[in-house]
Amino acid sequence: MTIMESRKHGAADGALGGRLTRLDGTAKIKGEADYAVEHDLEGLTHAVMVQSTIASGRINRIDTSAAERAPGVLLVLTADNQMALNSATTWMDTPGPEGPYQPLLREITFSGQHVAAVVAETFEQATAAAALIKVTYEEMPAIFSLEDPKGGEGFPIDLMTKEWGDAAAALAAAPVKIEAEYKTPREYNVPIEPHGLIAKWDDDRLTVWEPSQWIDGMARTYAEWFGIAFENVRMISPYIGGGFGSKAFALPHGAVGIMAAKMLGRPVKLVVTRPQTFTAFGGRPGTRQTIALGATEDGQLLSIVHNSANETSMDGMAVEPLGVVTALMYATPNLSSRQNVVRVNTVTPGALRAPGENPSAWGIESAIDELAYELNMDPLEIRLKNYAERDQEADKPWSTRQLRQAFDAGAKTFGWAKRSHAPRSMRDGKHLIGWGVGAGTYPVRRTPGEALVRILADGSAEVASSGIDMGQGTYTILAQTAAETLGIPVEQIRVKLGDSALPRAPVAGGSQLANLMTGAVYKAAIAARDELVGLAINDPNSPFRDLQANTLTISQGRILPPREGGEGIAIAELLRQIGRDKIEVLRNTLPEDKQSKADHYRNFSTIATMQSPTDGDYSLHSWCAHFIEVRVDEDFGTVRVSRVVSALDSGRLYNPKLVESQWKGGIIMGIGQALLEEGIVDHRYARVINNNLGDYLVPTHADIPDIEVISVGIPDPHASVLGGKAVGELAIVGVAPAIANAVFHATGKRIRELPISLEKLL
Ligand code: MCN
Ligand code: MOS
Repeated sequence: MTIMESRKHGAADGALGGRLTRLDGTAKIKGEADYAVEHDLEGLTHAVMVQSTIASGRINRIDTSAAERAPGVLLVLTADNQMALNSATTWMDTPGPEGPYQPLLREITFSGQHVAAVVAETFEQATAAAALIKVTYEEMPAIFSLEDPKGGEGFPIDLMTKEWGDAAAALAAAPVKIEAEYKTPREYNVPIEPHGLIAKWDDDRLTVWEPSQWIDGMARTYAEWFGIAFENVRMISPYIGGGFGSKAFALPHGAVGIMAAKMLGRPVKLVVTRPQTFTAFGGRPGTRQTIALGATEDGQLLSIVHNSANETSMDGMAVEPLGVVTALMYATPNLSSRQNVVRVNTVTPGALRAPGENPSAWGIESAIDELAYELNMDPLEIRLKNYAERDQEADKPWSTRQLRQAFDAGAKTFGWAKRSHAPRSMRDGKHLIGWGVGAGTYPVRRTPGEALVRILADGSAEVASSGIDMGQGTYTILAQTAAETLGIPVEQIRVKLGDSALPRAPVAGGSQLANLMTGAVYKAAIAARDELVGLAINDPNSPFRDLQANTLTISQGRILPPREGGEGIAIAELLRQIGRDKIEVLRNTLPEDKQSKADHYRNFSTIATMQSPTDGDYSLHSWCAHFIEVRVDEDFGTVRVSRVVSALDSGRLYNPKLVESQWKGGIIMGIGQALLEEGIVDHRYARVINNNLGDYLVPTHADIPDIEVISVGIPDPHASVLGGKAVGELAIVGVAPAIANAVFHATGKRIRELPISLEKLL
């Protein structure tokens, strides 16, 4: 896929650090972008999923006869006639469960579990026939959510335990303490493009068009499920309508769609409906955390005791790391953080923008605010007083931590100094006004990833990688990196992404892709450029054959001699004169000493190959501080966010326009989480009932005020090849507690359970 050029760009815009507009933007807006399920293939059939209506039990009988007789129906799949697939390696690179993999089961462990699929000539026929399937169940009692006492305390996840000093004793002895419980409900990714795929078999070769955050990982799972070589799977995903963590892994409906295509010998399109997306994969699990803080009378932290739990499914394991921010944000001589996981009847929860960091910050950033009020201290002052100068858990220095600068810049721009401390002390007519602060952090993750750079005969260049762009800006920043490094105008760079036939890339998850792929492109481009200069100097047919090495420069697509030595020649002209049709270089993003590990996993850079942020001499993280104003209508309990100023440290920014957009997107999701988002579970049926965008509310433009974002980062050479840190998930961290803290300041009511809906304020 080639990018449509969106407009003419200034040279500075095209360089690294320039504000180049998204290269994929125009095609998306004009409807020219080819989304996965929009392909119209010869003989395409349509599949529709049927989901369980009970949350726990067994299918006694599934009557498909009426559906099979319905017009246009080609195949009805159930647990009884599905293909037996192989169990696939997990994303941590460990073997999958014993026995075959079956996407359709007779045993039911959550409401909305896939139980059947109907394939027909048209989507309408498949939908009509799906309604004719009759399932009779033997129902068992279900555990509806983390709120269900039947779920109990769950079981501990020892890997999550963090412990130093003697937190319990220090808390008991502390002169000032607070303790409270903080909760978050189930939350959902709800990308506007729902999940779906088109699968097509040609003998034992499989082509899948599917939106994906991780082409190689999903292609690998499909290869294993269907017992074919990885090379025989082609995953194509050039455009993705958002993912937010939900499109990284192969899902049961994908297995069903591919299986149906195999069994029918025809291509199959399967798209889950919006309500079905609420159980076809999991969003953020429900969480609860108890935090106790002990401090001196002048606000120095002495102890943090943190006990948390998240829900997981009956047969899957999802751990939402709730202690990650708790242990990083503030200096404390004593800390204990433990986490349990509780089994409930739900689909296995998944990843939603900043899994772990987001709810973790909700806890600690609310608790520190409570402590500030207990001490009658300014909430910003207490944060600065307990500033963590190093990573205490890893016992390593931060590579860079511009959090103090973020607090300073944010407070100054927001006007924090004008805040009056007491709750309910600021008012505008019938609106109570509240100002709150909340901080956040996100780690820098590193996984092997490759990019290919190709300088072509016409002097233009191509960048290729199976990495993806779901809107975050990969196409654009990779074009900028290649343009600047090669000395070729950005208009002459084509970036190809989202195709498993291209060099391997890791998951666009964990906010790592930008740093990894710009690193790989930079290395490949430097090497390609060196090769070009080498040829220019050494080739007997080159006009520069008599020159010394390293005296040539490349700019605007021309190779220039030293000083005022003339106009130089165009790259295309040089390649023609020396008889080369291209220069091609492949590079991996990891440093050379990590390459053997990378080679081992080259084909599938799994999450097991991801380096932790403390793997090395430093602790690598991005940081942020949000200053938020709310207006609360006293009569109705409605909360509006009226002003946001956030200052963030993501290191060096490759494209500030796109970074600002990413940060604002994260903040907007944080506002949704604080005020609107809640999967409401009907306790009787253990079912999420608000499973559409009319009932599961996400923010609209009218909910969002002007958001001001300020970059306080400095290039961080330890974090990545080009000095950037994490961007994509950072800004959603810390927003919800900043809003809850502002609501407390406005109203005097401390809301400890999200979302902050109006009934909680009345
Ligand atoms: N960037 C930059 N300079 C840096 C780092 C990043 O200019 N130093 C910019 C680039 O435009 C880059 C973007 O920020 O494309 C995000 O970079 P990064 O933080 O590395 O995140 P990833 O590319 O790995 O993207 C994944 C991340 C995650 S994990 C979620 S969840 C999320 C997010 O991105 N989902 C998104 N942002 C999203 N944005 C959109 N539009 N849609 C989603 O589904
Ligand atoms: Mo993002 S939740 O790590 O895909």
